[in-house]
Amino acid sequence: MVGEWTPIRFFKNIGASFVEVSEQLGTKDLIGWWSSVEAVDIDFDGDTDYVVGNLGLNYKFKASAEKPFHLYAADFDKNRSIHIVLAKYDGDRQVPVRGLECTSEQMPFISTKFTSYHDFADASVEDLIGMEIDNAIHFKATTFESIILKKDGNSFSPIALPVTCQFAPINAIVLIMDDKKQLKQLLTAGNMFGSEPETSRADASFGTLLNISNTIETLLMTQSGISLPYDVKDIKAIKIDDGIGILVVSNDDELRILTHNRDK
Ligand SMILES: [Ca+2]
Ligand SMILES: [Ca+2]
Ligand SMILES: [Ca+2]
Repeated sequence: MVGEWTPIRFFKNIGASFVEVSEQLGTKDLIGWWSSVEAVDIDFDGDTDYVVGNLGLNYKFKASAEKPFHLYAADFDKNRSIHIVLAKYDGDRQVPVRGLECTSEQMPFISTKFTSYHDFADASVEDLIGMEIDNAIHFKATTFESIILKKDGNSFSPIALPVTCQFAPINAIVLIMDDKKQLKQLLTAGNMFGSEPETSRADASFGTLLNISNTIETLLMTQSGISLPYDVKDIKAIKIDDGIGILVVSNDDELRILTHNRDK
């Protein structure tokens, strides 16, 4: 199971219920804005690996295990409306991501607390929301990289997907199999056109087609014929006559069907 602000979570079926086994499998600390997952034996060694789509490495927000990206939410001014504060690192200090103008529009008390842009620029998150930080709802992300989760023995280790797959969030992962049902190609696509006003939308992905054999080869758009610069939310492989096609759904857009050329 994957989601926003969550680890990649594994649950084991024990009769009538499930128990979480993410810690044993090594994925408890892989916390991201995950948006898609597909099971596949990517290295052809007989066990199941996973391809997992995340926010990507091309967004305004960055995250690492050492310097996670944080979110705090609480009613900081006690007027019965919840506010969100996003935080990143400046050295070892957590500082607000959003500027004085956006922040004080959402939380008017900020404009009386900080009377100049200079004061606000020097403020840490604790300066901003004070002791309330301890009681706030707190989420963090430790990675925005889209990955292959490779099974090694009894646990999983993350391996980065190629750089073209990191250009935008991956919302769709499609496995393209050959006649013997063996993996031949992998298609990833996504983007995220919705964002807060001062953040530009994630629209750098045209979709990426990868050839999977002993190595992972990224195809150029001119080789793959894939051009999906849309707000792609999901893709399914479908049957067209006796060939393979893909059905692409995107926000504010028409349904699209592409056919796969088997000979290439
Ligand atoms: Ca495998
Ligand atoms: Ca409030
Ligand atoms: Ca393996």
